[in-house]
Amino acid sequence: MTTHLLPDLADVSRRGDRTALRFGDTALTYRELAALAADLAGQLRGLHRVAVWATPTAETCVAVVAALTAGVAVVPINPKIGTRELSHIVADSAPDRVLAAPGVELPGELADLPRISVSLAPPTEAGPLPDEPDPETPAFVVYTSGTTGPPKGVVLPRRAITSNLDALAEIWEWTADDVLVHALPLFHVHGLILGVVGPLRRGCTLHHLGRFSTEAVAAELDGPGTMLFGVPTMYHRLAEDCAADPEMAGAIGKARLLVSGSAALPATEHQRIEQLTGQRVVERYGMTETLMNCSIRFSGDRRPGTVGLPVPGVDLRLVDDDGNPIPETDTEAVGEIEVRGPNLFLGYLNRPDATAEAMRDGWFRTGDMAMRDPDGYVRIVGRRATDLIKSGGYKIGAGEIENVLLDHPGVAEVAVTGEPDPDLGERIVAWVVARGQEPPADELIAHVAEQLAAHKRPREVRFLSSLPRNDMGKVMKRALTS
Ligand code: MLC
Ligand code: AMP
Repeated sequence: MTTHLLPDLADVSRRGDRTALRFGDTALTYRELAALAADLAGQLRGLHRVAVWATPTAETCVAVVAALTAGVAVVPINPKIGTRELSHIVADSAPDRVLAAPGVELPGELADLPRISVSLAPPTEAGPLPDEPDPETPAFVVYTSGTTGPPKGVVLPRRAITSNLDALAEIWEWTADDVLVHALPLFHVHGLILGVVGPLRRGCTLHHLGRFSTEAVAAELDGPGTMLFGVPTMYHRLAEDCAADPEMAGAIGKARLLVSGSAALPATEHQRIEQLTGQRVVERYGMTETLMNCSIRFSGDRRPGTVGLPVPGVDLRLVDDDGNPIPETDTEAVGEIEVRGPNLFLGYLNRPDATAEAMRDGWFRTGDMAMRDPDGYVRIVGRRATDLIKSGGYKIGAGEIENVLLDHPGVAEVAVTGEPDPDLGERIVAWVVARGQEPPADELIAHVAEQLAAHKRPREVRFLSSLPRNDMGKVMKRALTS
């Protein structure tokens, strides 16, 4: 293992003229990226944390690489974030600066922070790189939703990133010759850590599509792309379009490796993609707090409906309701997945209570429920909390949406649930008891999109005269089905 997080940027003599990143017409070689990052890192020296306006652009990558180079933690911000969520994240993470491309108009509290413009103009003189920071230094603070309350900041150290990316490289046979293709957002671990830091650590090339379209993915995999990272919604859309377009299916079939994660890939979808393209998708299972826990190996059995074995370095166990480990030989029992290893986060920012609650004797409690096949392959069967929804691969807390809807004058009571959806995996549904006249559903949907983020908006609003409650007055969400 190398001591540098990004060895090909620390020593451009290794692969300096290779393309590091491409976003549309904008491409940067390793040499260009290293020079830009070194220049910007000089401006970040001594800072603690910076917010990065995480548009899917080369500027975002330069900002992130510069901060990693300077040993300054990055708080990536969803460029479609709503007002309430932004206020929370800025207050909670207290960034020293905000980094964004020149000319971008920043909203709310971000506009009040001192700003550093991230330009792609070649610097006149690249300064020396700072020393490699300690592996325990925080690299990212990534916000993720819980069942209740506002999102929590997950503090990820450099050691979690290097160890996890190297483990993935080993099991996916991921090398400097790969060209990774994806269209994931750059404010979550999938798109940012696996999808940007991943290729830069390998010394390979990233082609980011800016926004997802099946046509753009197919064109890349027909051309230089060798690997695709995506969420199940993207694979669902690819399967739909490949069914109608054999040429697209042929293009997808040329990939070396298709990886799916962030939510369960239905076994039927896995099989449909294989029938259409000849490719068997490699599924992996991860979490913001732990990075990747399990994956199918490149040369392993790509069994539909499973996430394979723990990745190298990660210890995984299933525990029963009392926290007792379930023997590995028990293939009948369902238990909660707990993990331990160098992949774990440092804790939730400003939330020692939540951090302590998430841990048991050094193991992280994922909240995901699973079984084991006889050969140890892990099958995820559900989630402990009904109040966590995975929609389009985004984790969304029901409580967060309920709180925002309760602020609307037309809402007296509300319960938010996730319902199965063929495209999104789960679709957010808001069950509303109106205060007086029923407000228009679109108005409630727009209210959530404006306060939180568009992907957290309910896709449906259903009005009721009252919510089903148990004797304790608690809403019985399982009774809320269409
Ligand atoms: C519609 N829109 C609205 C709106 N109605 N905006 C505001 N108000 C309203 N009322 C807009 C949206 O802003 C968006 O705009 C467009 O409509 C469509 O949005 P969508 O329907 O929500 O999504 P879609 O574009 O269809 O995207 C599907 C998707 C996306 C799969 C591309 O869900 C996605 O990128 N998912 C990835 C999630 C991810 O990375 N998760 C990883 C978490 S890490 P516009 O401008 O965009 O068109 C993790 C760990 C691990 O889980 O294991 O990896
Ligand atoms: P996040 O908090 O956004 O990082 O989401 C992490 C959660 O995504 C996990 O706890 C799982 O519930 C879910 N997840 C990620 N990958 C998979 C997968 N391959 N199969 C099922 N669930 C997954």
